[in-house]
Amino acid sequence: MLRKLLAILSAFLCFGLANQGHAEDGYDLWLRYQPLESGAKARYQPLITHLVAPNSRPTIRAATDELQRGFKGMFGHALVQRETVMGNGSVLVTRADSPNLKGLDLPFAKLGEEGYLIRSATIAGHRVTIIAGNSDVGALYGVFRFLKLLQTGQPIDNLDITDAPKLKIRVLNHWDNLDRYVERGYAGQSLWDWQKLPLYKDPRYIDYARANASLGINGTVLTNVNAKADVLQPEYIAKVKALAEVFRPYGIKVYLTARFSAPLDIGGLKTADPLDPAVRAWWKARVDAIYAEIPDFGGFLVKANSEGQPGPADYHRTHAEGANMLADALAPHHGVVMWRAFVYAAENAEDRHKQAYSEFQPLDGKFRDNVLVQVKNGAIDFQPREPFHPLFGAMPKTPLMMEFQITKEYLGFATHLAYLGTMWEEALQSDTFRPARGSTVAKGIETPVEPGAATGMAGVANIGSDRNWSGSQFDQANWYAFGRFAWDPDARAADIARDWARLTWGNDPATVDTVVRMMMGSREAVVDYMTPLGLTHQMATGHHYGPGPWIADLQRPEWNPVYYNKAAPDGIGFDRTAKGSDALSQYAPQVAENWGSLATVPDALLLWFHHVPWDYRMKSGRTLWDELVIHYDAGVDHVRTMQADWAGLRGKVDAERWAQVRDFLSIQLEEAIWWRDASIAYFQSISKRPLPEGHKPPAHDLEYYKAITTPYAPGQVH
Ligand code: BDP
Repeated sequence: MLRKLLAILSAFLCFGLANQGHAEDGYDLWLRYQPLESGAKARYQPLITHLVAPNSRPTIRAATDELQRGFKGMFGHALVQRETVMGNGSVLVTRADSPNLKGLDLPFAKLGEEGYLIRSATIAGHRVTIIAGNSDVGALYGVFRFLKLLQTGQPIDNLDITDAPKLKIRVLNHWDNLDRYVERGYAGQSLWDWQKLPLYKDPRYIDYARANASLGINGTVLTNVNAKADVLQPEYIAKVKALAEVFRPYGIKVYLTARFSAPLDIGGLKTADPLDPAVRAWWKARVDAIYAEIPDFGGFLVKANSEGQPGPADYHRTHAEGANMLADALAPHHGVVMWRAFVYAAENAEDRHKQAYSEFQPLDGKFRDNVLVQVKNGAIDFQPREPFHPLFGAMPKTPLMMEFQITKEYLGFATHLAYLGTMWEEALQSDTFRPARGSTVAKGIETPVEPGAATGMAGVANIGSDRNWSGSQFDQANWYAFGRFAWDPDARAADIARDWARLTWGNDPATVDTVVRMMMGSREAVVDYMTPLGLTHQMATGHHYGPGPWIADLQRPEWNPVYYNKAAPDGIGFDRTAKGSDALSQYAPQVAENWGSLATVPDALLLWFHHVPWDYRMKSGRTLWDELVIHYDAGVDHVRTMQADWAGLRGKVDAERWAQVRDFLSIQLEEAIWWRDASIAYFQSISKRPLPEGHKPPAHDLEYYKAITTPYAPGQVH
């Protein structure tokens, strides 16, 4: 009897608890549309009484569906919808050419193709809110902005907002294989369920499109840069077409990776030489066939002659000759080629930092108009910190697009909390001192080579089949931030973090401040416990999980961490001055001078450009060795601070997401300590210096850390 009573009581308690606050698992991302508090509702309601929109157009329908979803969530009910203005509180979602807007002098001229305005206005004596663009997609973007105003409690009675993207191509790169394995993916399988397409379209594809459209992302490359030609076969194009149809109303184009050897792999040709007429004809026919199915197909992303991928160099042709061949096939359909500059060659003894520049810079001006050269933010490989890539600013006649890595291959996978907004702002605001198209990296990519020329930004996606999309709650912020920077490369990481925090965790000011504080320091913490003071690529082999600063046995020199740290009895760091590899000469003279001198190089890049003695006096007055140890510890300490911050939010945010973040921070702390201890153990075996006072020795000896292997770490190249 007592047992029965207890069971009933505990069932009641569980039920009660589950209903305390909304159970959330992160699926809704930043589009949660939680019920508004009654004060906000009362303020907003008279200004939002019904909806006016031409719903027969698919993109406008997507926009009004979203508004209705938002209203239902925030106000508890949907709005009545009409085609003409009904009275005060009409919300118009429309295009510049709408008869409803006749006679209003609205600034459509400055909105471009995809921009929008949100304006409080009077039409036929009624107070209304206009959300409109020159295209339907502009209106859709405006709707997401309007919903954000409501979600974050902004006033909406006197709106006069205009906004337009600064880049044309804002695209995710999915490194997704056709078997649904995601290279460098830490969030489950690929979203693309190729086997069930085209007949079954997972409803999740729509939510993916909504999330992207809410940020203005207007393209998605569905397949891995380490490409398979099969995706170009008709049976796959039918599947790609199905995805394109889902995404189209949301303004999202699909792109594919093109394997350069496709004419050999699936075309039955004997060569893939880009100057061979049969090869050119094969690509042209293949491209025509794709456009016959998908008239707004975006084009190709290509990784060529890099890490084993085939390319034009196999036929002694240049990257420009390879890219132009594909560009010629795509041009009649207005498609583009995004040709990656991430190249380095096994046989090439040149500092890896220099190789992409050496190969691409001389090709400036040799690419067709519909080719963009896609350049990673740094010259090595998405490291926790890199100086900006020397190609930025150095190819004034070529559209260069930025490639960021959203998935955290080198920053602790999905389990470490690391907000990448600060890293991207740092890269984008770097001054190249090459003013041809604006001096900062951001201005360089924003400014078209000539009016109307292509511009763009790509982000290697962190999205997978996990319920929370990104593998962790906080990694959603990196998807969000990428979209915001692609829209405006001059945006600020702190503003973006604040917006994301409010949308994702609610508007309570103390909660928002805490979340933003955690985010803003988080990337620097990873730099500190993994690769402080300009060290780079100290990750273990292949999967890049955990520390491996001692690794020296890989076939190619530049795959070994020792190649990058150059730790030796005389000191540590990679000399890239004129006395060393002279990579600095690839930058503008002011940059080379600044980073080339020990007096002016920032501590954060010291060991990237200089080899310095262990006892070198830092600006702090401490020795380099002491400073290094202090940085490792600062990184670990920051994780502890984040844990304390997060503990303070218990009960202030929903329990399920809170608990997951708490547990992931525990993983992060354990791994940060592993990184710190293993790195110090190794470098101390060379520096032979004692640890500075108050800093604990590693928990184990070096052999212990060397013996750790993690062969099943996720995300490896398959
Ligand atoms: C490296 C990754 C590898 C990618 C490569 C690339 O380890 O998986 O294929 O970049 O960008 O960071 O092509």
